[in-house]
Amino acid sequence: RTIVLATRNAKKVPEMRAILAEAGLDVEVVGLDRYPDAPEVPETEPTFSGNALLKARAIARHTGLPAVADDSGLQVDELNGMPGVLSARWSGSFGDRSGDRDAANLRLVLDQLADTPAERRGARFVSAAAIVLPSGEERAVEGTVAGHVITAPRGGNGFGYDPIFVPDGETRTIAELTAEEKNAISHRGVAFRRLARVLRELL
Ligand code: ITT
Repeated sequence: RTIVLATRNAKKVPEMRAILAEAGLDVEVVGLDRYPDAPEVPETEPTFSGNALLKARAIARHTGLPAVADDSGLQVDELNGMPGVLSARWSGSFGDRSGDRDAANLRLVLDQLADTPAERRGARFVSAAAIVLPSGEERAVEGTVAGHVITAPRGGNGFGYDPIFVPDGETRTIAELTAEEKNAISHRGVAFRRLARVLRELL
């Protein structure tokens, strides 16, 4: 069977692919590059799972195939859980998926925490993973990874807020981990391993 990954974030695609492949699912995973006319979906829901379902529904409808989507972000304790579902557009750059967007977003979080001491810099990454079947059947699951925000970016791997986030039990930022190390502990790793179990039942 074929499933479509409903994301336009080129950095998420290999993560989602690798985690699903490792889960040993017998499926062919295709990206949205096969569907240049796929609709752009505004993320209007207040929750990660709500937005992941919006993206997966639109792509399942467009392609007639089972669609899998991720909605994710960083929740910072000191910012009352923000940027949260607003993580992709925290510095105001709508629709922009470049490294410039990521750099501006993480810079803003660092500036907002400039006066926050180490013991109050707790945060977590959250990923909601959704599957929508052409029949209309749908499920969403979540994964999180807890850690803290450091004061200056480190590392060149990964994407987004990875250079400023150190997971609990680590001294390195996620951007200093290999792709395999990241997938083993990340919010998306946890969520997509859960989703793989659901997919095994549904498909
Ligand atoms: P799609 O909606 O097309 O999947 P997107 O990049 O806009 O792509 P989201 O709306 O889910 O995805 O926004 C996720 C935001 O959270 C974005 O700012 C990411 O940089 C950040 N983020 C998500 N996962 C991350 C990770 O593993 N490491 C660092 N930052 C992450």
